[in-house]
Amino acid sequence: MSFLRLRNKVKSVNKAKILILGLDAAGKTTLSRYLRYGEFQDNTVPTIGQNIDTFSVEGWTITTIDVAGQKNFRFLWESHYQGSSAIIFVIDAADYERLPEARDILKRHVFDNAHLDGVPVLIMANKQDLPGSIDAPLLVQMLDLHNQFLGRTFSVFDCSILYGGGIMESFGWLVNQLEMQK
Ligand SMILES: Nc1nc2c(ncn2[C@@H]2O[C@H](COP(=O)(O)OP(=O)(O)OP(=O)(O)O)[C@@H](O)[C@H]2O)c(=O)[nH]1
Ligand SMILES: [Mg+2]
Repeated sequence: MSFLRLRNKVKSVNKAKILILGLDAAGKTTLSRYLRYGEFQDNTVPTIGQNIDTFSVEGWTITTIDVAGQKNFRFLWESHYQGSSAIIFVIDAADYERLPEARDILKRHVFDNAHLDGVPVLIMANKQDLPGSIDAPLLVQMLDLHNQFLGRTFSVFDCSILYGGGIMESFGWLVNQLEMQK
């Protein structure tokens, strides 16, 4: 079943606000558009500010806030933490050089963030279609996630928004987490 069909399958009764974070060029806006239109769209430009969107999936009306990832705009993330039901952290898994930066930002803005205590974190290891991309198990190791983020609820999924791979699985996990929080 396509993501688009899954989205419309059940009438929505629950609401959740989900914040999409990550470094610039990780693929946040591409994800946000995929969720909205059910397909990859190759016309994103670097976000200035944020894009807010709403869609339904498995009985949930989800509002996504896709914020600008560029360093100079990250201060904007601050105003969205409160009231978030989940975080999606998108990583460009093919950009080996920026992995340490992604790890530091994930730690500082998400796992060490008191506003997000107990909030589940979906980490998307995006751009798996590119050669040399790092897969989820290796990413967990390289970012030392299990030790760094002991006690926090998170999961890492391989995905390629370009091909739509891994998005259903990621959202299956996320919706499950939302259900458990009800
Ligand atoms: N090959 C490949 N490219 C992707 C994928 N997902 C996104 N991209 C590309 O990555 C580039 C950056 O994507 P954006 O979605 O604009 O990145 P962003 O995280 O929103 O960046 P900021 O708005 O600056 O924070 C675009 O050229 C996308 O087409 C993917 O799965 N595979
Ligand atoms: Mg963007």
